[in-house]
Amino acid sequence: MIDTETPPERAYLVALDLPSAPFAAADSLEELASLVEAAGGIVTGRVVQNRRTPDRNSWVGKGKAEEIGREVARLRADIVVADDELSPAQQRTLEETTNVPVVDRSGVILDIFARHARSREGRIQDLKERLAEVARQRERARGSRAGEGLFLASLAGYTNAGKSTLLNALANADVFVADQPFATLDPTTRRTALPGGVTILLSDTVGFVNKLPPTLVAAFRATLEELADADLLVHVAEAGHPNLHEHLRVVGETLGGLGLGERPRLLVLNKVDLLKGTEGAALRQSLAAEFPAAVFVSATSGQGLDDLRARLAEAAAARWRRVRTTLPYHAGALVQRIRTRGALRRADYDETGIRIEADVPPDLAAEIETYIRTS
Ligand SMILES: Nc1nc2c(ncn2[C@@H]2O[C@H](COP(=O)(O)OP(=O)(O)OP(=O)(O)O)[C@@H](O)[C@H]2O)c(=O)[nH]1
Ligand SMILES: [Mg+2]
Repeated sequence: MIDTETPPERAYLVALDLPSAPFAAADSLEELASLVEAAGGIVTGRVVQNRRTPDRNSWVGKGKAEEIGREVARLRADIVVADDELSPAQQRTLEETTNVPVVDRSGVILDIFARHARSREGRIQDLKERLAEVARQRERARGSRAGEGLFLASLAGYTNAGKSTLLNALANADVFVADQPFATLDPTTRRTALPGGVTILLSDTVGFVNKLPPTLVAAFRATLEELADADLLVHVAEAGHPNLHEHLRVVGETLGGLGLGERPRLLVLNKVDLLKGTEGAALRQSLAAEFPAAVFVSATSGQGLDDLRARLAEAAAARWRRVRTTLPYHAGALVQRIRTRGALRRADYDETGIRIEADVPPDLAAEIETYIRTS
């Protein structure tokens, strides 16, 4: 929407309140406002129109469109932002009635991506090119990881839930964190040591948002493929967000749309430090009753992180196998790899060799077996 050189655009936001809408229109507009701000715009006004269905010509209806035109002139807005995807005819009608350009939610989201990519690269780069580069990097990362066979847990969730903050806290990483939607553009993967000597890979991904248009989901597919490789999806959500349930539903549906509905999942309710006082305690209690398997954490205060680490270690170890065997002394390098890749419970050096007991990932277990057979 905006160039850093020019003054920010003044946006007038419009949403329809339809009986079928999953979010309350005012909440959806609030979210649209934060998207517009992340794209560098300023919100000068907003309006919700109740309708049973969108108007085919003008989306909001003719009378409302004229009223919006008057408000836009009074507030000196530069642009109208519609909370839904518009047909070309609806967009044209609204532009003719309001005399300013009209963009929709998808346009704003694409703007944020282009803008973030731009600030990161220090130059304007075609978004498609950018996403293609992400896909190439990922392919390389995937190649080296396949050789390692490590357990991969991918952080997924609604935008701004705290995924990157959590990755930083768990993996001592230095991923960009911001209180704005779509702070993360491309996936980052880090090696993380967990209790019991388990090492896993933890990856951060692009956040989801309500009404992410299908065309955009297709564009994100490359960046979201990180999720397709995951052994465990760690669904991060903001515990105290007034739209928590809507967020959970949007994420669930988006994951389903990516064919990941059946993938093992762990729900992490983040930002529990914000649940304060008796009200906060009551909310936490009701969430614990509603989601008995969820882990409550605060990525910023560190509360609950040990719990989460233990749960991740457990998930990783569930896939592992216990091996008890004696390896020859010249297999020292293998023992070293068991130490870094698995959990070496004991290693006794005696005259027959190195007697080990370890929990290891399946591929390493297979390797240990061939070693014994051929040695
Ligand atoms: N109070 C509080 N704030 C948190 C916590 N975790 C993250 N935040 C804040 O929430 C905002 C978003 O955090 P990010 O880690 O960028 O969120 P994200 O899920 O990676 O967001 P996107 O990459 O935009 O999808 C930042 O301002 C963080 O400082 C937490 O446990 N408590
Ligand atoms: Mg992020």
